[in-house]
Amino acid sequence: MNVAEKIRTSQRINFDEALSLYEMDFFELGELADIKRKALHDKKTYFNINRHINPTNICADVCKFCAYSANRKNPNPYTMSHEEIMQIVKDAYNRGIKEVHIVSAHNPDTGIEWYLDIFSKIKTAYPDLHIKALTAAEVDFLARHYHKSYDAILDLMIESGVDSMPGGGAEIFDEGVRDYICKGKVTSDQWLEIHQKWHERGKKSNVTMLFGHVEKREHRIDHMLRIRELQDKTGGFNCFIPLVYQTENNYLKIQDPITANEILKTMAISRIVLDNVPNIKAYWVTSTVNLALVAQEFGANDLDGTIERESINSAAGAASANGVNLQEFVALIKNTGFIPVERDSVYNEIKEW
Ligand code: V47
Repeated sequence: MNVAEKIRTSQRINFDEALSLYEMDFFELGELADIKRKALHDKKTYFNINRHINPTNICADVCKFCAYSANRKNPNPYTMSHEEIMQIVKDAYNRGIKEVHIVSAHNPDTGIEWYLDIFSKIKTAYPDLHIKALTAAEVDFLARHYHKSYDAILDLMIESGVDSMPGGGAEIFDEGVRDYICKGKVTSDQWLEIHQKWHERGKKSNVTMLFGHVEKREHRIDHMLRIRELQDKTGGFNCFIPLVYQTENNYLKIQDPITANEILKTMAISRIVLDNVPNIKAYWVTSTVNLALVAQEFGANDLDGTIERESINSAAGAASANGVNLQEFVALIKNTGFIPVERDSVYNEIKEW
């Protein structure tokens, strides 16, 4: 049986078969991914109304791809006070956001309370606001810096009001590539261990993959298969988010940016390989809104949200600094023939727009 037949008859594919999909006819691959998308979500495209906050850019780690942290290429360090963060949350809440997504750099000078107490303050003031916060890279940094176990940090997060974990910091799990692009940060095994422990607490999280830099196709497939393996054990991942590498203001010298064709193939392959992860997000911030709309035909069923403000990817060249207008966003999804469905942070449907 060839790989297309295996996919059409819902059989799981292995590493070599997944890799071979990059050589398949582009439109046949898109059709196969669309079959999987339709079976799960039909023509629905999910989004949420959220606000990203990145409270500090001072970082103890050095990732070559990062343009956000304060360094020689971005000599502009900042750390927000809790009062500033609360003002941002208040304004955004009054505009109707349902989720706040808080991730930072690894600031060694603030004290652990600065990282955690803000969640209790937000939860006390806005009990119905979903807090998605702290990547596994931040959890690992806090554990190392403040001599605590992962279990202790995760329990403190829950006590402080964190509802779910974002998927950041996964980058590429292959150890060789990881050493080259972000040596010293959370390892792949540690990243997966932290999410496993989070899932074992009955909590949900997302998982990203940073691609389009020095990694090869086989590293992407390896990354997806490590996710699939953990998801078989825990079922805790809501969503897979392939992040397209942004090329500006950082220390990775990439001459040939990845093509739209390769991005769409990777999205489609992820929809097929990750047969146990319910949602694939085309994160418009890194793919552009236009390509994210096309990705709806290549397996993606989620376009993230309105975001309002974003500092990590926009520092590296993405056009996301000021988010996207809700009415325009909804109109674009409709114009492409899909049904815009607002969801909450754990994928309960709120409203069809
Ligand atoms: O982990 C850093 C990435 C991530 C660059 O869970 C870059 O719902 C592209 O994880 N080019 C943070 N990417 C963002 C993130 C995220 C975003 C949206 C939704 C969710 C979710 C998670 O941004 C980092 C890193 O992999 N990143 N620099 C760059 N030059």
